[in-house]
Amino acid sequence: MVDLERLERPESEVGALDVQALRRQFPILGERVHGKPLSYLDNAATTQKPEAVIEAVANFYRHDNANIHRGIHTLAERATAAYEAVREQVRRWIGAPSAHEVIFTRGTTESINLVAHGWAGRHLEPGDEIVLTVAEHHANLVPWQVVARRTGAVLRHAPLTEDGAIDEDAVCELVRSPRARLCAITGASNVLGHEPDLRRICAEARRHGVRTLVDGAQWVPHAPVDVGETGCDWLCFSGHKMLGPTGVGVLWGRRELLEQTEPLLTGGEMIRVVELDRATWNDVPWRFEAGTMNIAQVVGLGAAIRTLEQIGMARVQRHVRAVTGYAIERLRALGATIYGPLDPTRRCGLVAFTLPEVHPHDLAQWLDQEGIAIRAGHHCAMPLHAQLGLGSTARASFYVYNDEAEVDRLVQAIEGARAFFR
Ligand code: C6P
Repeated sequence: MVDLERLERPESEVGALDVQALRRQFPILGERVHGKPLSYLDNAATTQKPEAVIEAVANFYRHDNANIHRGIHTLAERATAAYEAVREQVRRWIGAPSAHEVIFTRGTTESINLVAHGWAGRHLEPGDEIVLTVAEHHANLVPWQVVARRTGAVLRHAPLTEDGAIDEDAVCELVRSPRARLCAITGASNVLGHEPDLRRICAEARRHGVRTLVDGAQWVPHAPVDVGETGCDWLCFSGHKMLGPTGVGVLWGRRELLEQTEPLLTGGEMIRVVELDRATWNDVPWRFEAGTMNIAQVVGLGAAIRTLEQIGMARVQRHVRAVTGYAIERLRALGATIYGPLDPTRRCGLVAFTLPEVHPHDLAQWLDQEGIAIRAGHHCAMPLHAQLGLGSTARASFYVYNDEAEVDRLVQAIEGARAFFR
């Protein structure tokens, strides 16, 4: 098992992370790709999993596996207790007032859809305005397009600033509109990396009676998060981008809003009483967790949160920002165009860039041959790429187990690609 206490260096270096010690806890990082050591720089797509998470999932199946909330036997009780304990863990981790406000979903996409269809689809009226930004991931665009079509609501998109950040002034201006009802905004763009000032935006929205949803897919894994301090009404995030398993995510929402929300899925376990022609719903949050959930994955998410807590989210943020800042510096020196604000303290751990000589897809393929995994494409943000006048970008994204040496390796490999494609 990981002794995470030992990952921290002595007093003189308080706050620094022993990346090499941490890396040993991620078995996949020892893999070789095309005969080269793996540098995994595609963490914004999904992160790798430490032994603690892999073991938590495997041990659940080895020792505790049963369906939850149903059985009276010992395994069923153990499985239910393990699953519900993670709900409380999530509550504490995001500073939510009650575990009843924490809903397990498949991920950010499902969490946003639950609010869009279950709440907004029932509460918005023709002419009401939904405030978004041009930088949103498709997961925070398409559900609102569908809801707008269904309700007659209107979409309003805040633009970018000159320096390629989300225009926070414009978001605040849009939420001041008398018809604005809901603002759904990313906590960190998966292309620009920009972390907009959520406190300011949520406070402004609240002053004008506008509800706020934060797409936390790229934000929650990178920052200490407290929903009370942020002031949002809903927070959505995915376990797989923060060391946890795929297939599990979270929707946090204020209790009174969840009480007004219709479930997306109906069926077993989400009901109180079922007759042949009608049914009543279970309490929040269980009314939103129909059927057999991803129980082992929820348990794995608990292990991921434990790992991040042991490292400390302030340390995660500091480390990832340092590596990201270094990457921005080195890529700029190389002549790459970087998208989003250049100041690493305004961003999460990713850098989208283009090079004059090499197409992003060619670059990603070249780097793969060198054992370096990055992502190339529109990153599920087609409207943002259209705004930038691009079809695709290359994106390197970092997490706790990456370091500056991997950035050096990336830069060196890019130099090789440029020489080849020039
Ligand atoms: N972005 C990326 O490579 P899911 O797939 O539901 O876990 O997360 C969706 C999602 C929502 N919002 C943002 C800001 C995101 O970045 C993502 C996922 C991945 O950028 C896969 S497209």
